[in-house]
Amino acid sequence: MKKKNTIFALSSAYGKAGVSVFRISGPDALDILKKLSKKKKFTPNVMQYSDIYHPLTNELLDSCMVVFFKAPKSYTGEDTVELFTHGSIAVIDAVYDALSKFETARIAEPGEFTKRAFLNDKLDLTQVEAISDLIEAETESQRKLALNNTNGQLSKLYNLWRDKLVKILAWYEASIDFSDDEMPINVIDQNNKNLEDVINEIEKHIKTSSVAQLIKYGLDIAIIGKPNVGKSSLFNKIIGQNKAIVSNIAGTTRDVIDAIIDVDGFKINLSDTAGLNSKTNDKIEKKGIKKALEKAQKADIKIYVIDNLKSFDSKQVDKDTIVLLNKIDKKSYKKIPDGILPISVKDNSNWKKFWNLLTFKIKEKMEMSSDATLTQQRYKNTLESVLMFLKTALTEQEIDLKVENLRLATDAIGSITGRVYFNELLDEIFSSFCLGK
Ligand SMILES: Nc1nc2c(ncn2[C@@H]2O[C@H](COP(=O)(O)OP(=O)(O)O)[C@@H](O)[C@H]2O)c(=O)[nH]1
Ligand SMILES: [Mg+2]
Repeated sequence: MKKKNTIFALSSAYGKAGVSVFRISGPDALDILKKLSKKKKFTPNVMQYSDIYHPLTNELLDSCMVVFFKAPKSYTGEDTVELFTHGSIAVIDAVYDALSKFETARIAEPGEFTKRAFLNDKLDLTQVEAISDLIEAETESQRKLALNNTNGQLSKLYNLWRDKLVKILAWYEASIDFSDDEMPINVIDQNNKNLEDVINEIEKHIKTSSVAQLIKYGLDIAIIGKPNVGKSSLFNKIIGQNKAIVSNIAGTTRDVIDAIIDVDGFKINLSDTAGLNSKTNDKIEKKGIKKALEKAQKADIKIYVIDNLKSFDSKQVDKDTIVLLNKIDKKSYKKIPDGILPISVKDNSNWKKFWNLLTFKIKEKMEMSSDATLTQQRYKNTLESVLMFLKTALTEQEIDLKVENLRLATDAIGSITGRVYFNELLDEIFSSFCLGK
């Protein structure tokens, strides 16, 4: 039996659409295209119109656009063909059936095109993972974050550190083989200093991961306050839907209600909570209050709502809290202390001011540095062990142990970009991809 080394898959979503895209990659891609189209010659990188036929029945499948990319100038680094067919379920099924009739071809596994790109040195692992993030991105900030890393910014940084460590390692190794008077003066001091610099840079870089986590998983905002102040009304107004029940009966909201929203391109997890009613004897309400307090504690930003100044509790306020004095349509105030924004959810008073304040606080938290940002938990875990090895190498007096720890650190950094890699790690990364990528 022939080896099925050429892979194919639908690269666009399955269903009705303007166009559907098939990708075929591997040594027989061009041959398959020739057989499908009954044409003999294809100029690489030039898209052309062509009918395609079923290889066994000769039946016309579709009239489409086709393009051939010659290895290594393709996404996978192999010969690749792309077919742009009409976006119809019947056409997709027919083309799948036709492709499956070629002896040397098989359906690609999820992520297999990208895996081949990696194995052919077209991409390193940080770029692969950034592409996966880009496909998953739903907000503008997630798109920017992922795109920053698809061009290899992160790998450049990690490779730079790796190269520095290899140099430091080389000097330490040299000092084992040579006597002190053969070595340039101060070389060990300089080496230690260089090592300290790398440690500082890695520590600084790890700090950028918290912003990346917020962008990827969303910023948590909790609305808190006493019962009946208008928390659920505010929640509904922000999300633009009547998701939380609004009523003048205290204790209506008992559980935490969540919604995911996009504010100025940032993903926000907004929570409405049960009113903080210290007097209640209701068991379920008490549970809800406990949950509300937990939510508030974990939230990145809190919106604390009151409906009169007397009940204001400064213990609820920290630098990440917005305090709203609601229902000013009902009651007027002579003087309102600084830091409390009067609004009316009902008649929109000061809504714009509140929105500006909220978006300002969100942007403050999400501020991205222009440097490469640490986006994956895998990188963070690895860099933390790299730091441990480097710190041991720095403080260790025994030169052999210094060298050993530096080697471990160098290998660990290499595993981030895939310079040193393990099969399980690769399988894990590529299996999260969708089919056709
Ligand atoms: N007059 C006035 N009533 C409001 C305003 N916001 C909410 N309410 C009313 O206050 C009551 C309690 O609102 P709700 O959102 O359920 O408060 P929660 O218990 O804090 O969630 C309801 O009857 C709302 O219609 C407002 O800005 N002005
Ligand atoms: Mg409520």
